[in-house]
Amino acid sequence: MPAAGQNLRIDSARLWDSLMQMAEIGPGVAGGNNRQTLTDADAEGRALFADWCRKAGMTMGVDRMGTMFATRPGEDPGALPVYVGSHLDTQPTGGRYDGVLGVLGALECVRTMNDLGIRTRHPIVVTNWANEEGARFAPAMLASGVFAGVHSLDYAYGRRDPDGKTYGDELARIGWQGEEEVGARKMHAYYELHIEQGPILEAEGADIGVVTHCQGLWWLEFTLTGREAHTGSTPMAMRVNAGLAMARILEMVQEVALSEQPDAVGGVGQMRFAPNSRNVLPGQVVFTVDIRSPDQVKLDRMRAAIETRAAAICADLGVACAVEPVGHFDPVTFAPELVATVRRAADRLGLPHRDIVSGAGHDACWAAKVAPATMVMCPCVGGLSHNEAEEITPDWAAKGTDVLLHAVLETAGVVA
Ligand code: HGY
Ligand code: MN
Ligand code: MN
Repeated sequence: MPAAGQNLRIDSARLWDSLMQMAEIGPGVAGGNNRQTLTDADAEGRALFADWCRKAGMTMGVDRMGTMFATRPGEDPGALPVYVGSHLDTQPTGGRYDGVLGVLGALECVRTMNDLGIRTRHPIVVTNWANEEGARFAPAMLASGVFAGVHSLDYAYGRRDPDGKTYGDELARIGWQGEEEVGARKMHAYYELHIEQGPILEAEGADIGVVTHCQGLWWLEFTLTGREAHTGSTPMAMRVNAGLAMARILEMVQEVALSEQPDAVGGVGQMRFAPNSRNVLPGQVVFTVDIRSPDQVKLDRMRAAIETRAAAICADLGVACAVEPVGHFDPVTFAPELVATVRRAADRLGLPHRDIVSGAGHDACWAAKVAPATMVMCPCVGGLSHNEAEEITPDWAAKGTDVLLHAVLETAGVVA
């Protein structure tokens, strides 16, 4: 006897078709996407998403950070909405599914409700958070951070990209600066479907990740100041070598992260040399150290060790060292009642699942500060993400979205 609602499934072909259509906007150079936040490609993706939401009978609201909220009405006008979403912006060499599956999976849930004439007590709001990636404008999850009261709107508007353009100017330029006060909306609950971006689910043959927690993060921006000098004629003993200091700090970060195993990571993805000329020793090196752990004590211990040892490395080389945190959130515990709802949905659908801690940060981490929130994860091939070769299967996408649909309907309350 199938469990009640076991046959309630989304339209897998329609979901996959929407994912592929969105993937055509802001193409990368190797089959993925470069649809960075507040670029013309982002604007094009936003317009396509808005058109799909309109065709699904939803009304669109946009807040002053450019986050998009598409509402499907509920039967109880006084009931707070269930928000379901993720992000459409990508890394410069991003995949086609990171964030996008969560937004278009949420849209597919609404499309399925429309097909079946399902009415819910609580409204449903499909959400596209602006600037989740933080690749162009640090920090990551900037718009959801303003929504949760972690960042001020002025701080966010003043964030600059590597070309010096501000978030506020770029948002106005692409025409997506909404009127709504950021954070004025109140949520009954928040769900986010996301690819795992790690290898665990695929390796264990689990179709669904029941996300109980998300690890915490620090982004520490180091500015090292040495002395520009000729790489050929400057004797080794006379060098004030900021590049060498950076190299020793990167090695030390690796060592500190490995010393805190398991459940600790550390590395550097972005650095800038100035003047960045092959025969000039760098006068300045700027780079961001990204450290993470689900364990608050480990996370803070890594930060302290890295900052202390970096200062000693620089002092030894006569290099000036400045550190500025440019991103941070503590480890997150998602709402147990929503986590249990996701687990029940996976069981009802007969899908193999396992509890998991999210390695990557998500807008759900900030949503959890203002409402009960949780996530649903599906596997990705080889655990690869933030790489244009990121891949999932239509089957994984559909199963993750089926679980999302069941969980959202349980929380929103089916009226008919
Ligand atoms: O950095 C992160 O974890 C996310 O991809 N923004
Ligand atoms: Mn993401
Ligand atoms: Mn990402």
